[in-house]
Amino acid sequence: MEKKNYKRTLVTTALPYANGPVHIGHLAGVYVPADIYTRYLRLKGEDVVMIGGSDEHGVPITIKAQKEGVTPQDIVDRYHNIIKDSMAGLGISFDVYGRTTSATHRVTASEFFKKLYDNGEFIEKTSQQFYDEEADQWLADRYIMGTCPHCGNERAYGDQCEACGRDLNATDLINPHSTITGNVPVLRETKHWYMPLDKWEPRLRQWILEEHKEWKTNVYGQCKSWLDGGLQPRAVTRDLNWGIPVPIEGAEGKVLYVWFDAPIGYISNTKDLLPDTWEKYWKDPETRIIHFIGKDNIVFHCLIFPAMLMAEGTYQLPENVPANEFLNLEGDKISTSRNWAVWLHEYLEEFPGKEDVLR
Ligand code: B3M
Ligand code: ZN
Repeated sequence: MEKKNYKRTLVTTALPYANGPVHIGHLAGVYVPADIYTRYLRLKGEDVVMIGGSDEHGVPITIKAQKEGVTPQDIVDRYHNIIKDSMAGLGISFDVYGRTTSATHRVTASEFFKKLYDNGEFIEKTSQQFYDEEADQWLADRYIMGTCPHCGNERAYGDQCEACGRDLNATDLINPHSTITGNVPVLRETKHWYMPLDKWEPRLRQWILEEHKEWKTNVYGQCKSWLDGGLQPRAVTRDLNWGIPVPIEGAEGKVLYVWFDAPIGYISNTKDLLPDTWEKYWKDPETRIIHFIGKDNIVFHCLIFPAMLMAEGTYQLPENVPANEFLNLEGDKISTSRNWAVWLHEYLEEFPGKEDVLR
């Protein structure tokens, strides 16, 4: 149902957190569908690039490092290589597989933030945020869990409920507790920078609800219900010591929220692949941009990243955001923490030459 005659296609694939290997759920939901689509366009002789990479910042990484008593850098070095090699082993035909700890990405994400800051696109706000006194640490994102105010899921994170998919502000949680000590956190004052998503709501409504009625019903329906519920300003910085430093004065010790920097990783990795021509893949209206993702990433790719792109002003929005539901294994949800998965790197070792059987 596309309206345009596109000259080229940019395919992005969700950047897996480099805190563990990838499993068949990742493959079924994102990488195999994106690979099929990209290979199809290549066969037709079209201009297409497929962008991938590891997501190496954020609390998922620091939690894993703390559990193992190693540094976050050790964790991302280990899993970036495992993921990259196993994807190549299966034949997922990325044109680039980068990482968000790259120098290109640090500069690209910093400059993106700085431009929005300089243009007055952020709200600067001092507020009360959760702190674990025993661990002596701020409780951003997955460091805090509680009950989702929207759907009642008791295991919602500080930034998102994975049951209903909604983005959350940590202070929205009911019965919040620290995932480090289990303690009930205290509130302390801290300053952060917020994207006023409410400001972009009318444009997001028009773009998705009016101009993209052809999107998959799961994607369209979720966006519609969130937009109908009203969008709130959302902090895009965090009190953490792992991430891209907030590139302005008065923000010492703070880093960019991982969901601010990670989607910019698609841009950084395109720059590394095509240093001279990357811009036409992102800024020319004749490029078709498609984000392949899992269902838990819909809010970030359909509302938050597009709002960032609208605020920046020079980028194109995606033509489609195909998000898949999760794959079950023997009727049970695939789970990294319960080790209930078929891991790609193990499959490749055990069944050499049988890559296409898995696909
Ligand atoms: N790393 C979440 C995930 O692995 C996140 C995706 C980022 S895409 C820019 O599901
Ligand atoms: Zn929920």
